[in-house]
Amino acid sequence: MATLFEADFNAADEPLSADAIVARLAGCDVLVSSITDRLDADLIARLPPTVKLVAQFGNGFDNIDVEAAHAAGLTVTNTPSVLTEDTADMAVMLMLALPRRLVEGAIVLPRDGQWPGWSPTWMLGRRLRGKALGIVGMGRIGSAVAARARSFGLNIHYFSRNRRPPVEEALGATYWPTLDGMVPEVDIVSLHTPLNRATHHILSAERLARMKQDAFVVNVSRPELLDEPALIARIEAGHLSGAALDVFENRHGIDPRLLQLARDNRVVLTAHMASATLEARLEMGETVIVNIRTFIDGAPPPHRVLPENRTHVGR
Ligand code: 8YV
Repeated sequence: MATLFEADFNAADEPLSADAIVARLAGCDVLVSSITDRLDADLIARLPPTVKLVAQFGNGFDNIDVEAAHAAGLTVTNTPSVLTEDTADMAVMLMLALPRRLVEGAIVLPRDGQWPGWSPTWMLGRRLRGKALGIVGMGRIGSAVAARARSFGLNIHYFSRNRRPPVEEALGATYWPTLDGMVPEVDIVSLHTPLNRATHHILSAERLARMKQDAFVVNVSRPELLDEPALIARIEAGHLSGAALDVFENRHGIDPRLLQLARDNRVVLTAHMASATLEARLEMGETVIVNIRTFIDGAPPPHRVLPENRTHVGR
């Protein structure tokens, strides 16, 4: 970016305040944002008139009021595809980590120094093969998770806005027209849908209550897709076996009950790192540059985010 453009970077690697974003953008044409920059209608209204493009460094764009941006004449882009495989890897890693007690098994040795040694009942977990996985959102990432999960012997079920016959044919996946129908039938629910008004708390308290008692939840997408307090309450009460979460509500600090469940090995928590590979970050940066360059050259950038239904076009 520094080579191609006159670029001003936030080198502190910490989110800027709204005032700082507005001040730093004076005279700029493009804002490169990430998920930690909240670009709501108020902030969009305050952007200098020179700014014409918001090039999001990320797949998700729920931090941006896309309708307000478009109404203000801004183009919005994102970086899909390049983080699909890494994110899918993480989802499957979490899917394995919880029932196979990976975190517990990895820390028991350094913590105690000593261990009782192998015995037939030591560290018993639960087998993944043969279980039913319910994927919410069979888009790029959902499909990549499904393909991996099938090779681990999971039976694939899915609920999605669009039916995907190729996934059904290739993986023997079962499509559910309603999420209410799917949740009581599966052993794992994994969330792979973008966050928007329609998907906020899609895994609601009512739906969590419909899940099997020994089922668990995986979330590498956005915390607001599920009712976190309801999830915690159900695990605490033993009505749900657990959760493996790469994202959780942390605006006021992570819920201490969630941290306690993690200490009790009922929940696995990782630190929003599903796409955190060097390769993905570099390709995300390259995709941002392609979007900017194309826009500046006067053509529609390849990864525009459109306001209707908050869907995007591109690869
Ligand atoms: C990114 C993500 O790290 O791209 C996304 O939607 O959630 C993350 O994997 C983050 O968005 C970078 O802005």
